[in-house]
Amino acid sequence: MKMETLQISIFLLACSLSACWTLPSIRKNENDLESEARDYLAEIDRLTSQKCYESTVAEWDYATDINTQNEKAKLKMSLELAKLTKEIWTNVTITFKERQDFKDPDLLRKLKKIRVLGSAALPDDEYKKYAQLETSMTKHYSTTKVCPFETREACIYSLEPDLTKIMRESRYEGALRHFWTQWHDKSGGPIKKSYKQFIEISNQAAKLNNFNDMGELWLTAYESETIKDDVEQLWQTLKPLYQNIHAYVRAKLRNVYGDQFSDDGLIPAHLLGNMWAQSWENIYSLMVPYPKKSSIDVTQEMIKQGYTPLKMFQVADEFFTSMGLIPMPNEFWKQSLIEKPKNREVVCHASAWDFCNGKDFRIKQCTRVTTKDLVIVHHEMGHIQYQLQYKHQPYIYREGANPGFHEAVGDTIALSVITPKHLRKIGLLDKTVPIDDHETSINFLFAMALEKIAFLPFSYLIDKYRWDIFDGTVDESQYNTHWWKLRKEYQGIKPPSVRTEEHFDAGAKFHIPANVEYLRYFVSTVIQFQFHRSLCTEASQYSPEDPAKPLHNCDIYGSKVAGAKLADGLSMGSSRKWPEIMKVMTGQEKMDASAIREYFKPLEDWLTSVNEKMRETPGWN
Ligand code: X8Z
Ligand code: ZN
Repeated sequence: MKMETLQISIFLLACSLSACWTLPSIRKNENDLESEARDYLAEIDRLTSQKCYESTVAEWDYATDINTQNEKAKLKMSLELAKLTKEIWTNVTITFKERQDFKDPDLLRKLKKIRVLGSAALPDDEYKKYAQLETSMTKHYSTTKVCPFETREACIYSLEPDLTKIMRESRYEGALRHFWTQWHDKSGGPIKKSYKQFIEISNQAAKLNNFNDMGELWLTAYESETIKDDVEQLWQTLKPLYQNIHAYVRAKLRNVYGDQFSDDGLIPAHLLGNMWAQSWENIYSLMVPYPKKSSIDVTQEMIKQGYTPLKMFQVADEFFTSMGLIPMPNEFWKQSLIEKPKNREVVCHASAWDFCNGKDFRIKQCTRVTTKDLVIVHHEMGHIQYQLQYKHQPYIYREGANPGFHEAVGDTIALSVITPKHLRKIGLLDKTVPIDDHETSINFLFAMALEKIAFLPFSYLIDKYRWDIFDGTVDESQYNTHWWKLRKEYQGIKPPSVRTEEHFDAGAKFHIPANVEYLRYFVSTVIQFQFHRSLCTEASQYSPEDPAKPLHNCDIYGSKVAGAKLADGLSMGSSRKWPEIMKVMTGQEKMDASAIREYFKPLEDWLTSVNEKMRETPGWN
């Protein structure tokens, strides 16, 4: 029987611009504060989920129809959510401050998570400024238009689809240089001042959370004291492979655009098939290792077969369900936005949305019928699959085990989808062409390396850059200089036109104005191969002892056991530290590069010998 207890009711009435809510009272039961805390957290779960739903609806409305009214509504809801979060935080930290004697590890984990408040810690006015800056920078990025090349037509070229297509398909150096420069000048430059203010307010928020700066706060999501060193270590292990592919690509590009190269060993950033030179699969056709063998660029075949964005989403959904995973719900098919609307401005950058009510999940993507977009569709659907798997968890655990896990799910699936074996299965590669020979494998691995290995230094340097800005190593006077210093050092690339501190080229990449942490993509690129190796083993599609079943050939389509293993990990959300969840999914507790190295081993050997034959020395000055 419970003892008679002293109960103090604290009613908290919190209000935002127009809405009010009553926070549940904490009954201070001195004898069983632990169970009171548990009850309280369960109560606020409903309240937060509801507010999260309302704010996500407003955000969605804005991102799919950029106009002033939607912008105002989104800001209002974002303020309300921040305010509610802060009230809860205050309530929890005051009431349970001294309760480190709590025994329940789950309760302690929840309280620990609640204590990191993030930007909501800011005073109302400052939070408003913070949210406005983020919105206005993203709006600028999403609505930037640039002028055509060598004509006097109107300046109406947008990033998606126009510039993306030009960077992907054009081989005309002058045009590439023109559009590269226009985009960087017009999207990045004008937000430089706002970005500086944004950094200042971000750091103010970090300090209110007892961190030195926002870079430090971001890293807490990885729950590891050694995360920076671990990532550096991974990069050092993978750098030789990157330098090998860099050298081969440089040699081939020199044959096409000779006069653009000097003896510094750097590659001009506009020649790599992508606005940010972040992944290079679009220039595959300029340097196919074995041109007579088949390739995985199935864009033309998709177009020929009348693929539509909807068909691409159905193909992806079919893969997930073949493994016994959760199908995309009805709301998803009804409410997602999968093509760029013609009549209004939208935030085209692809994203996957959890509306916090366990029912509504949507993707927003300006999908084009290309191989690359087929991969992105799987990437985005991986996010939704994760959200569906953990939807039963309390609000505070409805997130990835760490941010890299969330990015890795769809990519792990896509590693199977994109194998020649699977593309043939779904009728996108000719059944009569052989695919099991060494040369076809090299073609395939080379295309994959242009996507995955080329991406490694980029995905690392974006946050290295921001860590240096957040902690004050670099100030506004060096924003652009530092960006190009890192681009040279890590990627071995250089800008195609003169850059000064008038410019802000980092701002020309979505995640900078939109304030999305980027280390997640580096982590994802490494761990998705660990996931792949484990699921392939589970599906009996790979064995290290069997040369007929190499890791890069594995397709886990239809494997219910692999699906179950994946679901086991995903359904935990962030309720445990990620090493524990990784153990469930892979048997390993650490990130490690052995799976990605093993996957690319045949290519690494091939590149080493070809570079030697060409006398192309990896590296740059
Ligand atoms: O931003 C994305 C996704 C949404 S999470 C489309 N990606 C990064 C990028 O585009 O820079 C996926 C790969 C890297
Ligand atoms: Zn993503």
